[in-house]
Amino acid sequence: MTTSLPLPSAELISEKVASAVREGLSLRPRRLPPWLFYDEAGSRLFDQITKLPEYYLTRTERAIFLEFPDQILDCASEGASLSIAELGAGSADKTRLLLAGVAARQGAVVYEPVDVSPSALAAARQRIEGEIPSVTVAPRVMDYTNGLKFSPALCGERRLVLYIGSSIGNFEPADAARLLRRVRTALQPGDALLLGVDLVKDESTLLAAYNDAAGVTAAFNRNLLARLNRELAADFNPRAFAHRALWNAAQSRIEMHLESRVAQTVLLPALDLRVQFAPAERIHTENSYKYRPGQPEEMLIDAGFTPAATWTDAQSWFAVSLGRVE
Ligand code: AVI
Repeated sequence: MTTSLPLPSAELISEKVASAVREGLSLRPRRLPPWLFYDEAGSRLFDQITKLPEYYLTRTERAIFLEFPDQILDCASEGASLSIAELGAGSADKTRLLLAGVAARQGAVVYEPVDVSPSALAAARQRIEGEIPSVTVAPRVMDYTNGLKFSPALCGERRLVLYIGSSIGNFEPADAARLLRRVRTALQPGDALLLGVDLVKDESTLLAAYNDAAGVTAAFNRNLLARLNRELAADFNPRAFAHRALWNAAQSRIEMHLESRVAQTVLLPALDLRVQFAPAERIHTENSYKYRPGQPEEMLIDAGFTPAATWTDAQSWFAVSLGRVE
């Protein structure tokens, strides 16, 4: 295949990105994995999404942490001292609320954010240590979807792992179950997992959260194509793809797609791939599962945890469940 675009040099092409894109775009229907959203621009757009009026998830979970900090920490610690680990460094905005609570109780606390991105971890460390000096941040660069190992806990200290923000909802049910079991295996008796999940609610609220009026979610979805242009010298015209978010009631998930507005051919010379899109043909880019009440506890039990408590907001839109290792 010939191209006039300069190809990224072989060492700049991530094999993980290349194989995911090669595989996903060769499938019918075509798909791309949601982790591809999170390059630098995508992470910035996601941060903007969390502040949108329609995107109730972040503020609802934060409201739960604001309302029940003592109950959550009492339940996790049962009087012992705690260290906190978090899967995905995120913006650590909600985590700060819990860290401040633990620091106030114990005087000092170790916080281990786990993430694949060293830059996200460095940012989390700077932010947290700057704001709460009694927190020691011990970042761990790790792809927690492939394996998980924590440093040995101090004698008498319990570890509380946070997996919040509805991140679990972006995994297929079998993968989510596998991930939770992996977390369980990395923990000791007395440790606990705090799982934040989005609950099923009326369809219009769900759809609005992924179809915001300002078009930030559309930009987030299309940014994936800009990433492929940059990293794989692809020639996607992101504007030639429409953002689609729909509610799949049978699967209890919001789906995001990029829908080709016209018949078009896209070249990905770094993969020696040429993809033809029919008008209205879609690339499925994300599933965001929504759970019914009781389901987070079932997921915890299935992974080997003992559910200890669940906290929700006044509208029951979001749930935070604590599972303990007995
Ligand atoms: C990161 N994750 C929980 C978000 C979600 O709601 O599924 C990602 C997202 N996709 C579109 N908007 C936000």
